[in-house]
Amino acid sequence: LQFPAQLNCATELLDKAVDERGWGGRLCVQGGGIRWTYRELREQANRIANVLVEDMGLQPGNRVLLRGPNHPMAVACWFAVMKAGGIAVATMPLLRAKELKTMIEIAQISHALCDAALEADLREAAAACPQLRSVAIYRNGAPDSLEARATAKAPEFRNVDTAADDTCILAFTSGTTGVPKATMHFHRDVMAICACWPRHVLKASADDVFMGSPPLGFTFGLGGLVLFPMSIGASSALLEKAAPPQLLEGLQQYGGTVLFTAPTNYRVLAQQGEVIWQTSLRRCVSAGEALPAATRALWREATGIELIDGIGATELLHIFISADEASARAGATGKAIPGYRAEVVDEQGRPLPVGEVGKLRVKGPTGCRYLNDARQASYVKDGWNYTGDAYSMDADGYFHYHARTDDMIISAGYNIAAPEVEEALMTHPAVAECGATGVADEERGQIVKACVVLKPGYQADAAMATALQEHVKASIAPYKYPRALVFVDQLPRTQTGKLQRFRLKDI
Ligand code: 3UK
Repeated sequence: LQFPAQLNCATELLDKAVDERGWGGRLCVQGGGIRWTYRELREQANRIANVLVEDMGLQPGNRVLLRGPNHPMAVACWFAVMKAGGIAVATMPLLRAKELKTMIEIAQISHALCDAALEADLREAAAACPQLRSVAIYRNGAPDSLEARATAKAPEFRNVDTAADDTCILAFTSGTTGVPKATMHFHRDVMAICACWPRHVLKASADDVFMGSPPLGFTFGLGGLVLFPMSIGASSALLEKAAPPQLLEGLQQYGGTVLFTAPTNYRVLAQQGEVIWQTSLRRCVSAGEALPAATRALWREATGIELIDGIGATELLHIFISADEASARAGATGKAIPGYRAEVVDEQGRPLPVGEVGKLRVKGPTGCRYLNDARQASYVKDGWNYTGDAYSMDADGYFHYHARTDDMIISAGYNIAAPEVEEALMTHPAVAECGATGVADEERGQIVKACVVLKPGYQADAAMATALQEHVKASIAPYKYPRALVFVDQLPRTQTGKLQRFRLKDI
């Protein structure tokens, strides 16, 4: 991939869509009662950029916190920041004041654009953060709301002539432990992800309607619901709330054809019966967590659609190993997508033979740059990004997920991948969801512990526990069965939908 020295991703994705590609009159983004064409989105972004520069004193390179549920205004704000040469720090809606304060300090945030629905926590954080100089609120209906101020501004804006490798995004990792890390991404990185996975794997078209659950504060959502549809002249329909019931309703209301969500949601949606057949879905993308083979099969039976699995990471901005419907292989995430290389290596960084499990490392047009964080040295070595995942590669170059390296359980000398135990449990008809982890054991070092959520109508008792243990022994190597098994009402998850296995230890 070659990029000119000067590049602004807003010019490429938004202004050129209107001025050079003739998409000005096409629908671009809708949601919350708004329907904007590419031209209307550009005009709104221009007006907001004028507010940022003229009223809020934004200078290129300043960091702008973006906060709100998925909504067209959030998209306009993101492009306004790009246009003005700022750095967008989009936050997850569920974050509280304390976490926002940490992020404001780490990322040295000076400005914020915030949806009224999530104002309270931001105000609380702002009160404790003097460096946050200027805050504007939208959708509060006030005379000085961001929209009202924007309306008073010119609809034109001259985009800042940023360098291709100026930072434009600071994305915080969804880190399950430790202090959050901010990853820096450049204007050219935004264009690079648009040129790779959507073109080679997703292969959507301009009449597609993109929908999904990930917040725009998660790069999975930013790419899938904003950047990718806009790079091909398609549209997206944004949902403020996107748990399975709202997703289903949204798909029906907007006629969504491309869906981005996490494996657990596919599992729940697949169980909705007939209605899921009647949606206009054409392509369905699963990422964020390993996709169990059972869920892939369930979705195919429920919809006739083969899921597109893809592993991405905040550190790499988006997906780097994936497979399209035609080449999908049950149990494998896919192959390194064109532009990226991937390898499975041992502790010393030596490539392992086919079939052996080791550390996944990847290299490509995007990569990890932590902001002021010593953990950079453990994520990137010799130009390779070590994602923290245990994978094996088969003879055809397909990568098979085993576990996060910290979710490998070592019991009596055996290596057991927690997700493999979960997959086995999930094939039992009584199991709705489950999680496995290793807990300390005097005799074996560690034993496998499973936490199980049962489907309605099943009895959580000792007989059920034994039945589940026997089921695992009959499905995979018997030494992998969960010697400890507890029933729970729900599993601990991150805001990006990932199972927090370390929290299962204390349940
Ligand atoms: C895990 C997967 C198996 C894996 C993300 C798509 O998830 C995203 O970014 P995060 O920084 O987490 C990265 C880690 O999540 N993972 C993600 N997808 C898969 N494991 N199969 C998968 N398909 O441990 C990885 O290292 O939150 C996903 C696009 C953008 C993203 N940021």
